[in-house]
Formats: sequence, structure tokens, C-alpha cells
Amino acid sequence: MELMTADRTFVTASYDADISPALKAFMKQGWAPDPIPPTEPAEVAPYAAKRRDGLSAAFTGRPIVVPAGTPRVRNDDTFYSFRPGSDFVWLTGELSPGAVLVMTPDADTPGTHVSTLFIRAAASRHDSEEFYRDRNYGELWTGRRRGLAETSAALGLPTRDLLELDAVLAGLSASGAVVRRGFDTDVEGLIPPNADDAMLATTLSDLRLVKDDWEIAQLCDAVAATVRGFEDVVRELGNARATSERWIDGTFWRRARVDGNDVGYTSIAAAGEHACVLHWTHNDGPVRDGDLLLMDAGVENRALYTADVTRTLPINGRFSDPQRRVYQLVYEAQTAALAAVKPGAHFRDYFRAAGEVMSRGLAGWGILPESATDPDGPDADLHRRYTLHGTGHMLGLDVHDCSKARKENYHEGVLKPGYVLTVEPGLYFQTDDLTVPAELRGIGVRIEDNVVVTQDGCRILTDALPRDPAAVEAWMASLLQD
Ligand SMILES: [Mn+2]
Repeated sequence: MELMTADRTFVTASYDADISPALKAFMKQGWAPDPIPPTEPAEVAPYAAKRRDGLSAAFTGRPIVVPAGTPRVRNDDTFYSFRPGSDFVWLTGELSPGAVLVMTPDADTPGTHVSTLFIRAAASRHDSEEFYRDRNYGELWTGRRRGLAETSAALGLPTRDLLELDAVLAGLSASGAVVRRGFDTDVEGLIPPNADDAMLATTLSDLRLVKDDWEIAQLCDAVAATVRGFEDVVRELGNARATSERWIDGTFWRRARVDGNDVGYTSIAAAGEHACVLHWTHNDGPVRDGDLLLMDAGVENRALYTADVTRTLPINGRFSDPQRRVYQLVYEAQTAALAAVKPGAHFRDYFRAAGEVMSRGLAGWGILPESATDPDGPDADLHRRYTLHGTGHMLGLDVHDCSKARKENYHEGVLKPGYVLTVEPGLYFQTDDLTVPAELRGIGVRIEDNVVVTQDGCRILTDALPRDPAAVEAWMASLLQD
């Protein structure tokens, strides 16, 4: 039920009991003065200001509206846990639901914008019923939230109450404003679609390609937590064998929740032949001695940057000969791919480097014809029957970061210092693939690391996790000994 009071609309449920006038009066009084919490300026604030300047320059004279988005219904009156849209987070550092960034052209300094962050302000206990009656935002229901002044001081941005947003947007409806669509239907209802809305999304992806120092630090933080999560999983393999892949999924998720915000994407905990299902997320199969475990998982840290890491581990700690052969080929393909990641290289170069190593290896095993090893010949892509996916993608706030970037800046572009990428070749031999020797069927291997492009090559952010097969075995043995 939506209730309207003098200053707010708020949500109660049909099964909430009515409030008597006596209770209403009683709830208003006897509270200590509204607290004025100390505010430390957020580290992200100067970086976010610089990012807004970049966006401003791309849309001179045009109002820009970027909403955080609103909570999504899971069922009935229950919501998924809220995660704000990545473009909004990148521009503001704010994480609260329903918030909206409005950038309007600055009349005093042509060519620039004035930014205002609209947020749901904390409701006073003295003049509102919201704090004890609103199931979605009442502070006695969902916990304390920051006020306008507090948020403004933390983020270095002017703030206004979200209640004032509709009037502001109505004033912009005929101004040619561009909106980051797909996040907030209320906002979208107030500003008509614009041919340049798609360009706003594209521009934001383009601008997010090069990570600043603060973002690299966040990614290192996400990686460090992810490394701990993989260590947890190795230590818990005994319990996983006694239960299922779910134990692995839950073990990693616990680390993600304790050390970060969440997982950055649904974990893949694929034991045995499940490794050949690229997006195996049921994670409900058996974990058997003698099989491999392909684990693809990443912690999203508190600032919402995520790692994206895969390791393929022998469940009993030792690769069998066929497993080692497949692993070694993927390892060599990844080593070649990593060497191809450097500034000025074409994005596709490292795909090609991995593909050439795979083709030679598969031809050497008699699985592919010799003609497949000619990188310019008609059979150059036959290896893809077994490698299936691309060799990597951008990484940042989103696991598949900057997905709306112009292709000349991404898939058909060249690498620049500050780009963060995954390097993740894999080989997958399906159980029913008669083109491969029987002993290899059901084996799937992927090795995935996260790298930042530097001035002269790349730095592996995930090098705390071993890649080469002997080092993987030694690492597992050391974890199982402690
Ligand atoms: Mn990936």
C-alpha cells in the first residue's frame, strides 16, 4: 500500500496493522536530536569529478541524466539485493538505490556542466512517519542512510532530495537531455527518448576503458579477495567431495561476502565433465577424486569492482597424464596470449596468439589436420570447435566491462596503458565428441588471469595464483597441509 503524508510517499504491506493516532503521536517524540555524523571525504571523490569532466566535454550544452536504478522485485514484496548501475557508480561513487545524477550545462562557464546528485534523504524521526512505516526505505526497517549534507561532503557533489527530482526533470523534458536508459522507469517516463541516448551509453563505455589509479587499486583489492576465495576452495575440497559442487560455490561466496560486496557474477564450480559446459552455474554435481575442477569466480569488492579468475585444479591434487597434457597446452596458449598484450597491439592479437598455439597442439595430437596450423589458411579457425569462446574481455566495474564501447576502441582497436583485461584460453573436449581420443573426452580446462596494460607490456594482477601445472600441484599441497 502506498501512503502519502505531508512530505513523503511510502510503502506498507496489507498485513501491517493500522496505526492509531496515539501511536502516531508517541512515535514522534522522545528521540535524541538527529545525529550529525562526521564525514570523511571519500577517496573516490576527486576521481569521479574528473570522470564527470570527461563526460561533460562529450555532451557540451546538453543536460545529462544518469540514474542508479531501483531495486528489482524477486517475488511479491521481496527484492533482490540492490546493486547500482556501473556508469552511475563510476560518475559518483554513490551506491544508494533510486539516486540520480543530473548534469546541466553551466550558464556561467560555457562548455561545462553543473552536477547535482539526487538521493533519498534520511527522514527525520520528528516530522515523518517514514522511518518506522516504510518497509523499503524506513530507517527502522532497513538501517541508517546518509543525509544530504553528509553525502555531499563525502562525494564532493551538491545533493538534493529525490522528492524534488520530478520537477527538475519535467523542466528538462524539452531540452534535448540525454538519459542513461534501462535503469529507472520513473526517470525515463519524464524525459522523452532521444536519438543520442545510445551515444551516452557508448561514450560512458569508451571513457571507462582506461582505468585510473584508484580503479586499479580497487581491482587489486578484488583480486586479493578472490585469491583468498580460491585458497578457501582448495582447503574445502574434502567437504565438497562429501557433498557437491554447491559446497565450492558456497565457500567462495562466503569469502566474497566477508571480504567484498558479493560475487561479481554467478560462480562456475564445474567438476568433471561439467567443465565442458561453458556457463555451468547449476553447480549441483558430484566432486570426484580423479576429476578436474574448473572454477571460474570473482569477488566484487565494496566499491563494486570485480575480478574474473579461472583455475582448473585436480581434485585429488595431482593431474593425470591426459589431464596434464590438456592443461599444458592451455598453459602454453595462455603464456603466448599474455606476451601479446602490450600497448599498441591490436585487441585481437592475443586471441590470435592463443589460437595459433592451440591449433599447433591439436594438430600435433592428430585431432586437427596440419592445414589448421596455417593462421592465414581456410582452416585457421577449426580449433574453435574445442576452444569455443574468445580469449578475453575488458574487466572493471562489470565483469564484461565497457560492453557498449565503439568497436574501433575495443574489439577492432588497439590496447592502451590502463586497459584491464582477462586472458583466458580454454580447451573443452565434450564427452560425445568422436573427433578426440576417448581418454580426453570429458576434460575441460581454462586458465584465466586479469592483467593491466602497462607502458611496455602488461602486469598480471592475479599472479598470486599459480598457473603452471607443477606450481598448481605444489600450491594445492601446501594449502592441504596447513
Ligand atoms: Mn572472463
